[in-house]
Amino acid sequence: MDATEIAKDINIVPTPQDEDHEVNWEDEFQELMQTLPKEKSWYGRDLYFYQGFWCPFSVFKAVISFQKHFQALDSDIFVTSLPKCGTTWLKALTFSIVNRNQFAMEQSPLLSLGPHQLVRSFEYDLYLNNPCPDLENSCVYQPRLLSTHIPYASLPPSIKDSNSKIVYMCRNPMDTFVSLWFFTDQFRPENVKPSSLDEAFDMLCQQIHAFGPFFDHVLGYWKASQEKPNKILFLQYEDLHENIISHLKKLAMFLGFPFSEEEEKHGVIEEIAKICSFGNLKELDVHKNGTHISGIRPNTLFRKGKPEDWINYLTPAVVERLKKLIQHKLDKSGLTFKLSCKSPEQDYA
Ligand code: PAP
Repeated sequence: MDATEIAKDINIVPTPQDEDHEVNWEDEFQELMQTLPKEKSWYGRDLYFYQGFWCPFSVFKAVISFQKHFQALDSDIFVTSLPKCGTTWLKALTFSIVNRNQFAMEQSPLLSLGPHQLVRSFEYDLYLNNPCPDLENSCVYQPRLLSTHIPYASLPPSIKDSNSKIVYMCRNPMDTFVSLWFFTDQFRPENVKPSSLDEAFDMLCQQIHAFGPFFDHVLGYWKASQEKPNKILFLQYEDLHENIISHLKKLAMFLGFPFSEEEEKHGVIEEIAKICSFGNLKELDVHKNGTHISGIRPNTLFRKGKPEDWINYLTPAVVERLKKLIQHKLDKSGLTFKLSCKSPEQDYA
């Protein structure tokens, strides 16, 4: 595939004045790709091993443009995660906390636009078709809320060096992988046969999946959050399920938008929990009937929305293998995953 075809494939069309620059950039990109290890995901898409992570070909250029050109502001807030760890939920919660005084809850833009259009992704959205997007006009609400799946080590330096905040959401690998397996089927080209869960798990255990290796990603953000607790907040999907109210308070405090006593008394935290719940977001028109968000059918973002679903899909042999891998990878890190979950005190779904 030549540079023009690559550009076409990822929808980058150079403007005439940029043509020389684009040709050089295409050459550089082409050269870079040839030096990198390459694998196919279990759903038939190319992954390139770039800076220690498996970058999907579809967003590879966008990742590089983001790394090259993005300049963080001190007021920025970044929602970070591996795919299928609860990004949609965290985007909704973050937007609702930060913007709660801008509009009445029932008129929140969250209800018409959904979390992904309010907290836009660098690689799947802003930089996908444009190496230098107009961020001033793309981020309507202030402070800017933005998101990425790329690992901590590969974030642009200005994100790490500024006073911006990073919130990271992780989820136990068993539920993440089950969720990912169901989700990725929509991207499988027709000529690629569906993989079995066992085949997919084999690749996952080898840690070949988008933005993986899983444990490197999680531990990268975990360690950074231990070193810089005022900069990076590390959250776990299962903990939010068990007690959404205490985690909303923690998140609001971390972001610099703490709830006042008055707000607590008037049930503002419960209102946010409810508006951002799986049941509420799933039923929004933008998700039920919307077309595509960053190439994704919006209704596929909401499957079950529960912890511990892995029990219904994984064989004892796969569970055993993953448990050993978890034990080995998290050894001495101080991080643990919840593979089972207490029922929430109050269910806002
Ligand atoms: P993304 O990486 O494509 O943005 P992400 O939102 O991180 O996906 O993860 C999707 C998972 O979060 C789905 O899990 P499941 O397959 O096990 O069901 C989805 O159902 C779940 N999810 C989405 N919104 C919510 C929510 N408001 N509360 C709880 N879980 C949610």
